[in-house]
Amino acid sequence: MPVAAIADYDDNNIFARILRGEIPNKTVYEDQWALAFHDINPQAPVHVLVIPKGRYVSWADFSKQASTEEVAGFVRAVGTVGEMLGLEAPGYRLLANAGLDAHQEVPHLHVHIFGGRKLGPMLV
Ligand code: DGP
Repeated sequence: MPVAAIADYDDNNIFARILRGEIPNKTVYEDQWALAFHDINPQAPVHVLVIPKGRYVSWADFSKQASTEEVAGFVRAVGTVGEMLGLEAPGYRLLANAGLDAHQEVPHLHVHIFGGRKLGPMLV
């Protein structure tokens, strides 16, 4: 087991604090596996973050340590939120910044959902 990755998780990161209810958030959806809430600094008319409830920094952590049920629950939550927000028909974009080169600012795994307008071409 990659225990080091678990030890690296910072329990005081912003999303951990949101999960513990220490920082308010505008919740869109919540179930046993995931929480979805509006981004504090929206980059599109709809900009929602979906985070797993478990302690994961990276996709490597998540893919190795999360149970199959947990992975499925998180993926299902992302799909549910896109649909709930009415984005299924017009379309939306999922984005996950992973690590330093991608400017992952919050060290708790998260997926951005962007929508509510016609989006530009994907930037890298
Ligand atoms: P990333 O660069 O992928 O790690 O994006 C982190 C996002 O988290 C960024 O779009 C801003 C958002 N964010 C940071 N702090 C807070 C917060 O306290 N509340 C909410 N709702 N969003 C936050």
